[in-house]
Formats: sequence, C-alpha cells, structure tokens
Amino acid sequence: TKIPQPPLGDTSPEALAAEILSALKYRLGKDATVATDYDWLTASIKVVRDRIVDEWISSTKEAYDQSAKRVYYLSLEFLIGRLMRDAFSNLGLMDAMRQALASLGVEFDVIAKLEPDAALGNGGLGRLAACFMESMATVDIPAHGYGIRYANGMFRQEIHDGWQVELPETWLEHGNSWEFERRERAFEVGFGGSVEQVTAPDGRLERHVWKPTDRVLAVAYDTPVVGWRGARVNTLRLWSGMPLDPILLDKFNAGDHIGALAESNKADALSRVLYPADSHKAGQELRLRQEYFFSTASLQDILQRHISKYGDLKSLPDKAAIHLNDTHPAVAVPELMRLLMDVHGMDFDTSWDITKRTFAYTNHTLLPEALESWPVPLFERLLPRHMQIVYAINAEVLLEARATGRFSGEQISRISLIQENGERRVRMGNLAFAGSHSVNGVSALHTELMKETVFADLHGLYPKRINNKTNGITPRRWLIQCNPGLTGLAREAIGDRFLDDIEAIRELDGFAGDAAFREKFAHVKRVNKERLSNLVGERLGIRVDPSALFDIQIKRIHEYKRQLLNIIEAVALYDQIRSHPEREWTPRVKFFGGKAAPSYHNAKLIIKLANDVARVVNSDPSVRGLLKVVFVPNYNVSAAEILMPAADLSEQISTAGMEASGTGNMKFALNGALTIGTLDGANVEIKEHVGDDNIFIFGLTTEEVAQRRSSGYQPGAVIDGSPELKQAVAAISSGVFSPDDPARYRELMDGLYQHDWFMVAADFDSYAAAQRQVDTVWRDSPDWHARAIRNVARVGWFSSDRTIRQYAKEIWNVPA
Ligand code: DL6
Repeated sequence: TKIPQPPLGDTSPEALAAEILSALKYRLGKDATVATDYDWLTASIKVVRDRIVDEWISSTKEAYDQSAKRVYYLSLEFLIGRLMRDAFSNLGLMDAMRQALASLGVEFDVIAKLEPDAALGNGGLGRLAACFMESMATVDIPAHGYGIRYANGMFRQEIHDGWQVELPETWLEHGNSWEFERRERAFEVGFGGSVEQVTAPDGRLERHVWKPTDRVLAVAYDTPVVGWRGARVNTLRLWSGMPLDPILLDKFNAGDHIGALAESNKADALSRVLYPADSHKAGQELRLRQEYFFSTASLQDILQRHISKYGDLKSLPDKAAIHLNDTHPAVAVPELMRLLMDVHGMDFDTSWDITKRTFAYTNHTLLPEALESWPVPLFERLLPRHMQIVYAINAEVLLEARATGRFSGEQISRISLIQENGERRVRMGNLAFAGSHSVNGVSALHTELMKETVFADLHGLYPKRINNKTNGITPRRWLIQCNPGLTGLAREAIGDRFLDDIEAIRELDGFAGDAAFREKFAHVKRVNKERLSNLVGERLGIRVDPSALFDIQIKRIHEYKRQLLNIIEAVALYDQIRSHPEREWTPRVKFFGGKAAPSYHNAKLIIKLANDVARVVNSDPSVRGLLKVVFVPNYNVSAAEILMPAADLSEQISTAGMEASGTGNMKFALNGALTIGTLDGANVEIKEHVGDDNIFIFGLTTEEVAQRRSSGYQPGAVIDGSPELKQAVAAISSGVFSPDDPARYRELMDGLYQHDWFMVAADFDSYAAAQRQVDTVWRDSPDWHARAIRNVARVGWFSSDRTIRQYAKEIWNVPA
C-alpha cells in the first residue's frame, strides 16, 4: 500500500491558530471578539481547505501530465454528510486543529456540530457513492464524481405524536464553505422541441439536429474530496440549474411579473429537491428532467476535457471510464450517442462502439417497483432525439438477439429496451445494460439473482457482462473518525498498520481470547453507549441503561427491510416479560431510526407503530426496565456516526433475496456489533468472513422464499400456529398500542394474515428463537465480547478501498 505523506507546510497548532485568525479577519471580515460559532467553523474550514487546494491542483496536474485515464462516477445521489472531520482527519490535522481552536477559546466539538449534514441522497446508494469518492482519492485514482447540487436534500424528519412529518432540509442556509462555484463551467441543457434532418445536396441524410424549446444552464460547483493522508484530492462536481436569462425583461415591462421569472423558476426546479424515494416509485417528469440535466452536463464537461487534451473522441474509452450509479444516469447512453453523432459527426456504429466501451453500470436493486422505466410519450416529448436513438439501439440489440437463433419471442420481448405490454415504456435498466461493457451487482447473492431474474435474458445474450463487486465502506469515516475509542485501542494492541490497510485489523483476532483486552474493548463500547444514552435522554426524554443490550435497526423504512418483524417481536417479548416475570430476561433497548418515502403509506404507519409501542412499553412499570423501545428521529449520516459505535446487535433482517447488499451491516460489524440477520445481500459474505459462531442467522433462504410463494403460502395458518406471534398480532390489531384509534393497525395486520408478501409470519419463530439465543450469549459477557472483537477483526475486507480496487482492475482498467 502506498503510504502518502501529509501535506507540507507548518501544521503546528500555533501556525494554524494564526491562520484561523487571519481567515476570520480577511475572509469573513470579523475579529475574534465578535465571531460567532459559525464564523469559527467557516474560518477553520477555509484554513484546511487552502491546504487541500494545493494538493488538489497538484493531483489534477499530475493526472493531466501523465495522460492518466480518469474515472467519472455519475450518481444522482451523494450522501456525504459532514465533511470537516473527514478532511481534518484524512490530512492528519485533527489534533493540531483542536489545539489551535482551543488556544483561541473555541471547542472543536461545539463548532463541528454546526456543520450541516449534506444529505444529497436517500440511503445506501447515495452513501456508497460518498464512500467510493473517498476511497478513489485514497487509492490514488484520478476521479470526478458528478451529481446535482440540490438546494434541499433529503427532508428533515420530525416525529409529531409518533407520525413522521417531513420538513425541508436547508443545508445551504449558511453557505457552503467547502465548495467552489464555477460560473464559467456552464453547459446548456435542452428539453422538448423537435428533430430536423439535414440532408446533403445529393439528398443523402447528413445528420440530425435537435431543436429544443426549453433551454437552461447547468453551472458547476466543485467540492474537493481528500483521500486518506491526503493521498490525492479529487473533485465532486455538482450541477445547479440556472436560467439563460435571469429575467425576461419584455414580459416584465409588459407587467407580467410572474411570467418574467418563469424561466428562472424552471431552471431552479431542476436542482431544488432530491426525490425522497428509495426503492419506491418516483416517476414524475421532473425526475426525468433532473436525470437528463446532470447526465448531459457531465458528458459535455467530460467530452470538452477530453477533446482539449486529445483532439478528438476516438480515444475516449481509453482515457475515460464513465460509471452509471444505477439507472438514474442511464439516459447518458443515448446522450453520448447523440453528442458523438449529431455534434461530432461520427457514424452510428463507431459511436455505439465508443459508448459501450466507455460506460459501465451498477445495479442496486431487484425490486420491480424501483426498476426505472419511463412512458414512451413522456420520454419522446422531453427528449425527442434520444427517443429516436433508443429505437436505433433497440433495433441493433434485437437484431443481434434474433441472429443468435437462441431466443424465443417472449425472451426477445424481455430483452427489448421498450416494454410493449400495457403502457409502452422505456426500460432504463435494459438501456444501461445494452450501453455498457460491464454490469455489476453489489453482493455475490444479488449478482447471481440478477443473472437469474431481471437480467436473465440479457445475460443470455451477453454472458460476460454481469460481474460482482461486493460493496464496501470507508474505514476512515466508519471506524477512525466515528469510533476514536476503538481505533485507539486497536492501535495500542496491533500498531498503526491497519490505518493504511484496514485488512490488517485481522491481527486483532488473536486478542479475542485476551481477558484484559476484552475488558478494555467492553469499556470502549460502554463509553459509546453512554454517549448515545445521554443523547436519547436529552433529546427524547427517554432514560436507557447503557448496560442493557443495545439492539439497533437503522435504515430506510421499507416493508422488505422488515422493521415490522422487529416491532412485532418487541411486542411478543413485552408480553413474555409480563407473563413470566420469574424468568431471567436480558435487559434490552431496541433502537429504530429511518425515514419513510413521504408517499409510502405502510412505511409511515410502521414508524407510527414503533412510536406507539415505545410509548406503551417504556411507561409500563411491570416491564421493570427490561425492555425499552426508542425511535430516533431524523436518522442521517451524523446520527449513524453515533449509533454505529454504540450497537451491540445489528438488525439486518430483510426478506431473503430482497436487500441487494446493505452497507450498514458492514459498519456495525466493524464497530463491534454482532449481526442478527437473514441470508440476504452481503450478510451472506459477512457470515463467511466472521464465521458461523459470530453471527446469528435465521429465517428462510432466497430459494425457500421463492418456493413458499409459489407453493401457495398461507400466512394465516402460520400465524395461528405460533402462539407468540398470534398474540402480538392480535394485540396490535385490536388497538392495545393505539387506544386513541383502535383500528389504526388493523389493515396492516390483516395484510399479514392475507398475503404477507415479505414473509414476516414465515420467519417470525425463527427470528424470535435467534433473539433468545442472543440473550443467552449476551449473559456470558466475555464470550459476547470475544465474538464482537472477532467481528471487528474479520470485516476489514468490506472496505470500499477493496471494492474500488476491484472496480479499477476489473471494470475501469485503471491502476490503483
Ligand atoms: O448498493 C448500495 C445499496 C445497497 O447496499 C442496498 O442493499 C440497496 O437497497 C441500495 N439500493 C438503493 C436502490 N435505489 N435505487 N434504485 O438505494 O443500494
């Protein structure tokens, strides 16, 4: 592993303190006596950013001078969270900055909390993109992330009377000290209009010209992304919509003051909000506009950079790897074709060859409702030229399929980029697949399922295209920064090698049998749990005992993730504790956190149920504090940084076959939590790494789920056959937890009886039994901690550095 040097310059606390004061004065126009905490935050960021800029410029220049191949990561989401700790710690400036601020009478932790959490993503997919950006800088790959600079990112969740309420997130309220606005880096983006054919004098078709009716500008905002030890600094370029004319003066002068701003409003809308949907339908026109907006701006930028260096576009695939993070940027496929053919005058075959060699695509979900497709009339109205190109690509692909003689009519219709049955729609997954040389899944199981299900026929046609790249997480944020206690303990025990190569944390394995080390490990966990307990006490007024088992499920709320299974088990446990006070119960706190898509009725109801159950259980004296339920509002990256290190038990309990990978499962394990989970997504590989004794696996496998469904699953009979489940479901259904509205959960519970698509009933007994096994192991504290230490030691492989190196070698063909 290359171990780069920290940036040059005077990094003594004294020098940094002087720089902070100077930034305060000359950048913010303030002196220390009147500076607010925000001013100190801004000044501190500027001081560190200046040092980053030096490295940034030299990284960019080096890539240019060496004609290095670049990676372009197109993602509609980057869930970056706060950047300050990341940057300070990656540059090795954390301690010096703390001391510098302290010498000025400012507490680092106080100002750090003021930094807004950049929530430009929904969940796993967006957070993965953020981890990848940091890892690409760390493993020294010249890379650019491209996305949208949403003025309002993911909504802020408040819980009012147990219900989720969505409020706009205003992360740019105080400006953004990290970014650079690049007004000069702006590209025109068109929508609508018509396509004209230009013919040569001999009547031959020369080219197509798209004449859009709506036109806006995409303006670049750049954020530097620093790798570990300042290895290199890459760019996250986010586009913001701007009107071509800020105000239509003729309309204004004619008294139409609203019409005069119409263009401005349309442009603004493109980068105003992130669609708050995760694996849930979000099919509005504005979404397609956003997808095209950032795809074309990014491509125009990439092509301009390429041409200015290499003169023409023939070498594009050798010098640029463009990655499609899910299908959201899939419209980039016909857009690159359009730019190559209509703007740069290439023929279809050459353009298609370049396109396929340049793009690669990652699939992140198999859920049918999350697979993007757009109605043909909408696509054609917004992007008429692209529609023609999609048809041309489709003809190419279908002819190829037919020529093999291996596919039936039904298979050919599934390979088609256009869905023909019912409403005609453009299938974005098929488009991304056809236009890429590599299509990857995000865990071994998910990749196999891709081959067997959604992409079975395309896989038959292009059998070498699908490959697996199991997800990973950056150990900088998800261990070194969020868990300094555990990091310090590991350094003491095994030295510093794991800081640069996280897989070296494996050496901790030998310490699982060391009683003194286990005690220190338990102490670190205890301190992390106390921090969480204090927070929950202060913010929610709920007292939790840090010596109880902290059982945590934090992720988007979705029926397939089965928070409902966890809540029903909590109700069953509540019942058991009251019915059998004589038994030895393990004190447990069940934490929940996550946002529901605003239009997802059942998910919102599940949040309300968690809160209703919490209210009843937490105030029932007969429980004697043995069970507490806490719903943590507004779960986001910053909250995760507190929750992950405090967990004893990580809930990864999705219906098998439905969670593509999961990355929370990796973060928890690296922070010493044991997983209770199904054989789904990356849980399967986590089990292989940590060993069967250090994980609690339960429930149906993917094959068993499919088999139960196809053989006429009768959830009612299952519920009736499980006394604990039956009682819990009956209690919820009859209003025990909702006396103000006894029928509130009837439909939700009836759904379990009638269809139970997510197999909550089928897995309940096995889940409850696994939980009781958890209780037993927990009571043997040395054994529990030994298992927790083995988890930390054995999950170094789930680092996004490893994942990115695999992408670099096997997909992008760049050195890393
Ligand atoms: O690959 C990142 C992440 C996976 O870990 C999760 O399992 C998966 O649910 C998530 N997928 C999405 C789907 N959104 N869309 N489309 O966020 O990706």
